[in-house]
Amino acid sequence: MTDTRYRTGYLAVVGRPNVGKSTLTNRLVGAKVSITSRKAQTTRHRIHGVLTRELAGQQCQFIFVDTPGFQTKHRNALNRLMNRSVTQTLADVDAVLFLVEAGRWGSGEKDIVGLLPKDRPVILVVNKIDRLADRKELLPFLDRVSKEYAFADIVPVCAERGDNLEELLKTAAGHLPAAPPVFDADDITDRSERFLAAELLREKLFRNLGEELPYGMAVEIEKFEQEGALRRIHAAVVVDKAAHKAIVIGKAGERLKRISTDARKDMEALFGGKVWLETWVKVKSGWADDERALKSLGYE
Ligand SMILES: Nc1nc2c(ncn2[C@@H]2O[C@H](COP(=O)(O)OP(=O)(O)OP(=O)(O)O)[C@@H](O)[C@H]2O)c(=O)[nH]1
Ligand SMILES: [Mg+2]
Repeated sequence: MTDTRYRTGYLAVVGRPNVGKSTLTNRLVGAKVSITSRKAQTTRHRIHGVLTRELAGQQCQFIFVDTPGFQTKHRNALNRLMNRSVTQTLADVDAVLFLVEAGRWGSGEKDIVGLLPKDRPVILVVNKIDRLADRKELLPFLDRVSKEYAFADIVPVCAERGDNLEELLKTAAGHLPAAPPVFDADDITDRSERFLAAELLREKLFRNLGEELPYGMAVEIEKFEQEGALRRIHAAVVVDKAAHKAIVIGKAGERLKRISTDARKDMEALFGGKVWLETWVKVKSGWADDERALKSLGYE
């Protein structure tokens, strides 16, 4: 029998690379379950961010499915896997949050419209409204995009500051089916600490390195042990080319040290305990276009 006290649903968070999908997911969940950066294609895996709370007297469980940015630029095995993960997610969810940047509707958005499931509600989330030079630009933009698809709703937000997210949750709650919760009330993600540790380290690499490097980079957790409240983590940074190794390590190892310290602090905040983190760099040429190497790095 269905538990009518609860509404529970999966909501895909989709959009072009870099529109703020992971920032929004984290804001809604209230913790950093998905990494973010200024660079496109930060997210490579499908990640569930879970929020359980009461809204207008109704118990709700939102399961946000953060996805990699959908794109068609670089064609390799990793991108094919990432795009596939977006289309599979769209096939499985109860509703869709389609994120765009305020003032921007281009070929990337049109491509995604072609993927939207016609039989489920799609909420258009217009993000980064703080970036508009003039607030007066918002209404004409909302009017224009409303003609592009039969959106169930359109909600402008600023994910970074958390503006209008309560409104977005209220709108989304209206599309959750009556169903018992899937996760415990205090769960925030479906991902393991091991996975989250690798992601947090990857985020610091993305944020600390130049434009060319991050794409050909991955993180492998070689050991994850817990002794009481202490977690001991051994991580390898996998790079594509031998020349990249020196760049990651930096002069006298200072860059890798800074990256590791930043990652350790985030891990301690997320896990709520001390972390001892050891990192090193290894070279695996061509991993991003090698299906077997991708599998060993945890890509589905
Ligand atoms: N000004 C502004 N910046 C934002 C907002 N939301 C996100 N950002 C920034 O946009 C950049 C991309 O954010 P992400 O959350 O990583 O974007 P994403 O869509 O998950 O990107 P991919 O995973 O690469 O597809 C980051 O630098 C964020 O800080 C917003 O509301 N306003
Ligand atoms: Mg992302």
